[in-house]
Amino acid sequence: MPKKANIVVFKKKNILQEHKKILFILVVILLVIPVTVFLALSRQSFINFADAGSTIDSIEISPGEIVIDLKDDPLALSALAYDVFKGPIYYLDINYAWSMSSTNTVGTLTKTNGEVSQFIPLVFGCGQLSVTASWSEEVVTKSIQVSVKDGENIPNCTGVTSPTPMDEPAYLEFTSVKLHGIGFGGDNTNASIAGNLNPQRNERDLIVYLEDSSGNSISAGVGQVIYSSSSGVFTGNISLSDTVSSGNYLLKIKSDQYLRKQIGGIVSVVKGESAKVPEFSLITGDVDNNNKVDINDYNLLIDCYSDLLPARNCNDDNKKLMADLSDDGYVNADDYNLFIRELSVASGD
Ligand SMILES: [Ca+2]
Ligand SMILES: [Ca+2]
Repeated sequence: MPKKANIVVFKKKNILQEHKKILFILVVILLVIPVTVFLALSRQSFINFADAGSTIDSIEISPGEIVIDLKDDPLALSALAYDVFKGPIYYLDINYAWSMSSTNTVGTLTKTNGEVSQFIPLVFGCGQLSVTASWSEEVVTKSIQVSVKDGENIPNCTGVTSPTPMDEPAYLEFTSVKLHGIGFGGDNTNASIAGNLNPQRNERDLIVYLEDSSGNSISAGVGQVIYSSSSGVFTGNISLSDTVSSGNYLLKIKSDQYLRKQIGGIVSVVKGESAKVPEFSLITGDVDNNNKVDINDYNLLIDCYSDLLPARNCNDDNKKLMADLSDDGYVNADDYNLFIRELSVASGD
């Protein structure tokens, strides 16, 4: 009989051990699920966030202003980039570059890379210290004022204007600008039709407009593109104004006689670097240059039209130049026909 009882106890133990295993597995599952879900969600939001293209919103430099005596020890500095939600960006490998304004030598930095540096005062006066935070193609710069005093002598740095950023301006690389009616620029009815292969003006001014994410449009630069008789298109590099900040923009181009055109896609402008502009073509016929092709342009063209008879009203050389859409020195059936072909698009972007 005792033998039987023993067997029962042994079985009970076995069941308990089984239950312990199940309980342990349940506890592990309960712990793992929320952690996995949290990681998956945070990774997803991070990816969406990074894809949005505006990771670095601002930089803070500590201290926010430097007031130091020539006799003082080096001053510890730190920089930190913040995202659009005003949260510090610890989760990315941000590159921090430190620099002093090149127009003065009030001090020097012990390090020019990394989150921390030290400022060593050298000369009495005012200066500017900048930190540029960059990640991927994003670049954000912040500057703070530096005052180096000498005992009782305190420099008056109030109103010292921020120097312009030290970076070289960005420039746009135009690899193929097709002007309708010129070379192989095509026209509105046929993108590959040949126009005047020997234009009189081999250089054309392009006005560059950039529009930021808030819809602010700025005239960002003017420059020339040059005609290539072999390719029949215009090419060239145009520097942007040094007031243009690094960032992503919509790009619009205007040239005399041509309607303004918005170029497809986003152009990423980085100080000191070039941005390649994809091939585009411009529509001609804007004789009065008001970014529309309409009856007024037609009337100006007809004023200067001259085939067998002299032009009816074209004593102004500039008027004739603008009416000569094919750029061959004459305003005649070539220009008239080109104008009619272009009419399907009446106003520029
Ligand atoms: Ca017009
Ligand atoms: Ca002509």
